[in-house]
Amino acid sequence: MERDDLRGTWGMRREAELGNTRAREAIERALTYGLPAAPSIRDRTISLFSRGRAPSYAGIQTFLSAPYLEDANGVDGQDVVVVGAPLDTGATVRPGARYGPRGLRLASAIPGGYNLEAGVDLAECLDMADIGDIFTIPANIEKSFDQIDRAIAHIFSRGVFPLVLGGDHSIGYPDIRGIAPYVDGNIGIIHFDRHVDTAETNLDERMHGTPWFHATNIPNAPATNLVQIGIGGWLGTRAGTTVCRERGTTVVTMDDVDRLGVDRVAELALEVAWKDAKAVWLSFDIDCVDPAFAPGTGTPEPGGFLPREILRLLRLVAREGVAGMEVVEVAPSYDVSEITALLGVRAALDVFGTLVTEGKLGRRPGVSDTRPDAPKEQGGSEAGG
Ligand SMILES: [Mn+2]
Repeated sequence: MERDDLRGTWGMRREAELGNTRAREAIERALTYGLPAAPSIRDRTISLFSRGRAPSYAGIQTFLSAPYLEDANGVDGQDVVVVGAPLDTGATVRPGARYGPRGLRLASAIPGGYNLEAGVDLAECLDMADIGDIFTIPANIEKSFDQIDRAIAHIFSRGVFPLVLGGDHSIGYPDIRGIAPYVDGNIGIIHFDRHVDTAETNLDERMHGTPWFHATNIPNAPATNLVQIGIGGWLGTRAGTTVCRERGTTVVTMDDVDRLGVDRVAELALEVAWKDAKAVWLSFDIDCVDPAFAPGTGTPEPGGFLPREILRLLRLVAREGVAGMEVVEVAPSYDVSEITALLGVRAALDVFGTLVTEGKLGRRPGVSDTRPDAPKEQGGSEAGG
């Protein structure tokens, strides 16, 4: 094999096109706010107080060290706003996903945002802010839904991609309820999970096994545009299966994935979700991944995806664009060495990488920064650092 055939060769070439405008802005900001470092420190880009992205073990953690949007009125023109929905009132067993946003943010400090395979540096290509968490009401799931619905609408109605950090899967319903009024047409839902989550109620309430029953009651979120991938095991409910059959949901089991392969499943998912739809929502339940790799979750089900399979599948289904994404059911207290939270972060990053590469979100590498206040690039040679 020629080295030119390697994806790595492509990635190395692409790296030269990424630019470093925002990295330089971040250093300037860190030095202004964080003050100059002690004289013994030779690297004068290091500040006295840690500000922004560096170092990864320090600082007050937002998602991927994005700026904290303390003033929620400031949702305006970003590519992505990250928002936590700390709710586990919908968990039927093993609560703890209310700490999901915290766990995901902590784990998100580890990756730097650059990926050779994707040829993307998210710090340069995406304008991202972290708006913090929605004020949920643990004693009342319906009031929590009202808060989540309104918060997601606040972000989405301003044309900004919401990345929602759950929270148990009950938040899927208010997430769709929040975006539905602002989509001029039907919404498709690509749902990764071991469980269908289509029952009308769990334990007499709208808990985490029920979001898609209620979401697909919304007129422009029809069940025929809902595709559920990775389903199987012994934790699902018969009530949910009945609803899937009656409403014409597309259910892809893990056995289907084994037989058809990841690439064919991605094609099928895109066909179903995008059929006469204007937008697609991506719902990622971490329990679709085998508990050997994602133990930190409420309802683990052996026999799920391998990390490499699910990451490829996420990249493939993101190619056509996604209007928003939720990462749900990460429960840090059952996690081991943060592996579940890391994988949840990775899922979002791989989707972002694809959206950027495909020109669906942010700034494509090689295209210059067109923001009016962007500093001029001083040649590409220093991008190799
Ligand atoms: Mn699940």
